[in-house]
Amino acid sequence: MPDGIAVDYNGLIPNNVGLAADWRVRKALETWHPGYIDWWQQMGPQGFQDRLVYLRTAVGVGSEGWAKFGYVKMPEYRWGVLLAPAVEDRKIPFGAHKGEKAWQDVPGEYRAMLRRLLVIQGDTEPASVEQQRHLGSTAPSLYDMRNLFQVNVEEGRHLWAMVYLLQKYFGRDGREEAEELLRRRSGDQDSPRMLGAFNESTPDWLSFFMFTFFTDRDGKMQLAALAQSGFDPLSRTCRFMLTEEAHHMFVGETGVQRIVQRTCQAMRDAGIDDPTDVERVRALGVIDLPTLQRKANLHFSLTLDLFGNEISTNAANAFNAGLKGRYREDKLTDDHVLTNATYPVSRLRDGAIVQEDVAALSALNMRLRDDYVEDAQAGVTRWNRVIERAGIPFRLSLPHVAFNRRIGEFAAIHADAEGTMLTAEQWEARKETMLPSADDSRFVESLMQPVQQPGAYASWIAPPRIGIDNMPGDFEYVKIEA
Ligand code: BYC
Repeated sequence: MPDGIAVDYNGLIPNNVGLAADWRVRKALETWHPGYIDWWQQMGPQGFQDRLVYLRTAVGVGSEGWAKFGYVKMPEYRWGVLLAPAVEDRKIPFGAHKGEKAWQDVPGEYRAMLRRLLVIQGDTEPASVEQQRHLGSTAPSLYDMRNLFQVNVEEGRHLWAMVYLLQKYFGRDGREEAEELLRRRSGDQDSPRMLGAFNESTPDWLSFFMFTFFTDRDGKMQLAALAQSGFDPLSRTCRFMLTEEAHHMFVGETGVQRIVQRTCQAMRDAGIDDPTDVERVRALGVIDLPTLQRKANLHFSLTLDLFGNEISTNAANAFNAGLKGRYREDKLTDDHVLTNATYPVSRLRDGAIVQEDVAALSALNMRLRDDYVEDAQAGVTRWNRVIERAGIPFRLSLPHVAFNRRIGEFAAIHADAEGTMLTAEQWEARKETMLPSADDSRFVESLMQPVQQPGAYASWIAPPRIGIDNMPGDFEYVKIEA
């Protein structure tokens, strides 16, 4: 078998990084493990911890058959350290060290920068589990409940992935960071998670699906950029994480799509053509399309903040250093050094939003954000096909990048979803038409009644087209009876 494909399941921590022979790192991870389990019990999914859940577990890292499905109690899930197979003779693909041999150890001069990237990435993983911890009890079906728990255990594994890198390559500092990752809490006043969107609440299932569609997609983009890293262990780690991440976005995209489908079907059955006739639509026990748009506006804008500032020296430094590349760097055909290149960025100039060419190295956050917007738009277009097929005159859309921002140039202004600037008074007056209102939240919350019979679905969401692991429609994805 090629190097690093076989996964060792004999020890406490499944891995393909040779932990059995790496006494120091194994001890550090085994010492960290009880704290992780405590965190999972306290901050992981509430309830259902002693129930059997039909989960996939990674058992290999090859392109075929990397996962197996089976009933597992969540605290007994085999969280492991898995890296994608090494690429023979890999070179640093970009930046000042382009073409040099990829690093197997941390280059001394970039230690602090790399540590910061690992900690920020690591911090988001447990944060999302914390944000979603109350959702199990209102799941619209056992299928959805299982998908939630699958996402949660894999975010847990992604924390392990970052903790392994910290402990293996950063010694005592890394061990301290690993402890801190278990100490911070989403939304906590004194010790919050590091990035804004990870301190917001995920109060209902619509928010969960929007989060997995929009925010997990930032995860995909950031991981894809880190997968290009010249620090080879990070590259291999992120490549394997991306394999798991695909399912998370599937959960988000199909979740929203099934809501859209159910709403359109109910409107057609009731003979309602006007999507803005919200009261009548809601009376059918489904979520009206304007509310879906407002939820999308919120999650999209919160997620854009995760790309950082428009002009970023941090991003330029990380690229130059060969630590964080661009999305699909290896598929791009420029010089991969970018010292003479420019990139167009939306900026605020004399009170107007304009496109301005800036040094490409400083604009890397924006480049990644633009790639993100394109990727998200493709999903929105697929949702719109469902609405179009139902013949309903409504289309979902992504709001302007200046809308509802807290980080970057546009944090200083108010703009509507089309990017037209508003005064503070205009913003206050129109906010509720663009972002979820208290009334929207109350209505969505009123729909969050648990459905726990195998094969049954809540009124507001259509069943999936196919089951997980091709299971039949009435499959018992979570065994609710202990
Ligand atoms: N909130 O130079 P700038 C995922 C700070 S999601 C708070 O523009 P940079 C997942 C920034 O730290 C992917 N602070 O920043 C999804 C900096 O502070 P310092 C997570 C913010 O570094 C769902 C200062 O402002 N991974 O995996 O270029 C479920 C100057 O800003 C924020 C990553 O993000 C913010 N939103 O860009 C589960 C990858 N934005 O250092 C998981 C790693 C900026 O000057 N992180 N600041 O004190 C990075 O690549 C970059 O750090 C960022 C920010 C893209 C986050």
